[in-house]
Amino acid sequence: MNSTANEPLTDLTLVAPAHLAKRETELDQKLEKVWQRPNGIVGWLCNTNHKDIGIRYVVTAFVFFGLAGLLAFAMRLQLAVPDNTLLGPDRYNQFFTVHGTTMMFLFAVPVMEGMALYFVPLMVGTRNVAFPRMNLFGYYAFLAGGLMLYGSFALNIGADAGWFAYPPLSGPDFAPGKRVDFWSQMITMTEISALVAAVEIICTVFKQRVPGMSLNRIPLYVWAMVVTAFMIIFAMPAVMMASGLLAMDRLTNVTTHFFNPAEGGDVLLYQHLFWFFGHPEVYIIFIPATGFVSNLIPVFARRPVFGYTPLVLSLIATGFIAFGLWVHHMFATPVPELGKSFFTGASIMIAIPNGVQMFCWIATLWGGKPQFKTPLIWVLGFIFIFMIGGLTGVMLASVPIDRQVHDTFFVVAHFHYVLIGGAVFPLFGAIYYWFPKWTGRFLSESLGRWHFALFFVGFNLTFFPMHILGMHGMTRRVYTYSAETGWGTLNLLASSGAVVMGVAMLLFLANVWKSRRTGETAGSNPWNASTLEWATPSPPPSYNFAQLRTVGSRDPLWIDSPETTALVDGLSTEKREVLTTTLLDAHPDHKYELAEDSIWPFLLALVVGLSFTGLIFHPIAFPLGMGFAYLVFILWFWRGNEPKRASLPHVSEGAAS
Ligand code: HEM
Ligand SMILES: [Cu+2]
Repeated sequence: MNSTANEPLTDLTLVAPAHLAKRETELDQKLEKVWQRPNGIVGWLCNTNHKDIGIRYVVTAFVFFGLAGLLAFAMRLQLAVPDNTLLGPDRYNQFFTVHGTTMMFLFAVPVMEGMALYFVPLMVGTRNVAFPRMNLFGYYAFLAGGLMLYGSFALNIGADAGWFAYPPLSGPDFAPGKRVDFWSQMITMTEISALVAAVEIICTVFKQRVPGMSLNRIPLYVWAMVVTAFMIIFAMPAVMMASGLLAMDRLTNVTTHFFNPAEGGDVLLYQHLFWFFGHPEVYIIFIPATGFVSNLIPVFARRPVFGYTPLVLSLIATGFIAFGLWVHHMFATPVPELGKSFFTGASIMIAIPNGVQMFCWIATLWGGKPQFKTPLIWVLGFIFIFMIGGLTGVMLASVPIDRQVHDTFFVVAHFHYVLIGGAVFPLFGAIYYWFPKWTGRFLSESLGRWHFALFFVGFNLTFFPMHILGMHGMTRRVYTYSAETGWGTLNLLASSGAVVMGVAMLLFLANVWKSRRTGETAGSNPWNASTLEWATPSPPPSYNFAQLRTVGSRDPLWIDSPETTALVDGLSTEKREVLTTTLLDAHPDHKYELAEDSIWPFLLALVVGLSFTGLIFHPIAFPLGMGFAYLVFILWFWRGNEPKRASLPHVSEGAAS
């Protein structure tokens, strides 16, 4: 970030590919030297390669998914039979809170960011994200947030006020101790990380696309991530406000009264702030997933997508409308009735752009020759399950129905249908699809089908009965129920479904473990797909593309002729230089040198994480932390600690040819 040498474009040219073919290996060697990943443990901490950071996000998020899944399993064991005492009420409160918080803040959002940080730069044809050091900082901020949540949980001071921590329940009067403080600080850390990822995605897409990739040619997955990133920028500050103000109300020596009506505060203010984030959050998870779907369906239908423009417009429309629905989470509060009906209208309206997307996907499949490989099967599972979640969503948008089933298992069923159906199914499709790019090997198709079948059956067994239980009045967040209610059978069914899902996940782990080493090898473009990430070897080298190219269509690897596609020549092979292009038409604009790998992002995240944790115990941690952070910033931006390029080994011209 600190080297902003913007060079003029005098020596940048677009040349015909034939002139360059024989220079490939020499070029590869030079680029490998400049972009190579640093070695050792310290090197690991300093590595700013977007692919490594992306993979770290994905792997870390899956570790959290596993932990939250174990908590869910324990809750299902507790609820399997009436009057059970396996988890007492206090444990159960911590379990559902940590489960929900993990799934939303440490799994669903970061896993989508990680996928994007890996694939967006490849798909727009550049070498790294716009601000590589900040990107690394974002990962460590996320990790720090996760450690806060699980550190406190391990010490039996885990968060226990639900994933949205409403005051007054979460306030100083009703939640003494440090539990909610850890929750609110971890929210801030993970949202810092989400904001970092959003800025990376927007800047990389808007300024680093290859020449010719005008805005109406960028892949639909990239569009989805741009819309998501803008939503993050508007939504995350709201929840940081909510959790920050809550922390200030709670902390000894601070004790503000933002949410304390006795002192002029307002508890509903918290709910507004939280859900102004919370509803868009659902779309921050779902829109990346629709991006996977829009990208996968054309590949497996063997034709360009039907309705590119309506698909993009409905993504943007969803992004806007999603900010006008938040009050549907507050239908049980005294918001004026007329106001509520406005939010009912908006909630039903959002089905329109979602419907447009569904029709475009179906039309693409209809007009193509679908190949039912594992990735497509997951996508079809998504369409089925998300449809059910969408329908119960329309039901809940009606105020009288919502009043009846508010805080029951009907709601738990609904949001697992949309979150697991809308995000986890497409995510698995995307993992089966891109695994060959990550590793150079396919995941096993037959294990993949078993994984799908068991997960699909287990999912419906677990969550479908919850609709019925909710209608019968079983409330969420209550650790047990008595035998007279007659809810035992359906609960046992739901819990046995969780066992089936667990087995499916073990199969998936086995598949990843086995296929990494022994899976069928895949070439650079094994699915014969059309987007630029498939123009690199599998796995891609540290610099992504030996030669940046230009594009002349939306599906460059299908439509552009390799003989006539111009390549970009003139980017430095001595320093980490990328090409920036204009916002709308992606004309070459200038060359831009990216920052080197560095330890300061790690140290900054350490200082910020410690300062936020310390603040839970004493306010002095804040000025101390900011002081140290200031120091780290000075060092971060110090030119002197840039490695000297001249001292690197130099390959003389022509050495390799
Ligand atoms: C994989 C299988 C899963 C199972 C078996 C499961 C099960 C459960 C159970 C039993 C509850 C608590 C119900 C209650 O007493 O209120 C719950 C709550 C919740 N789950 Fe899941 N879940 C799963 C996956 C997920 C995923 C993937 C997400 C999000 C992406 C998620 C998000 C949530 C949220 C936000 C809550 C609400 C927590 C709260 O009430 O504060 N769950 N889940
Ligand atoms: Cu909502």
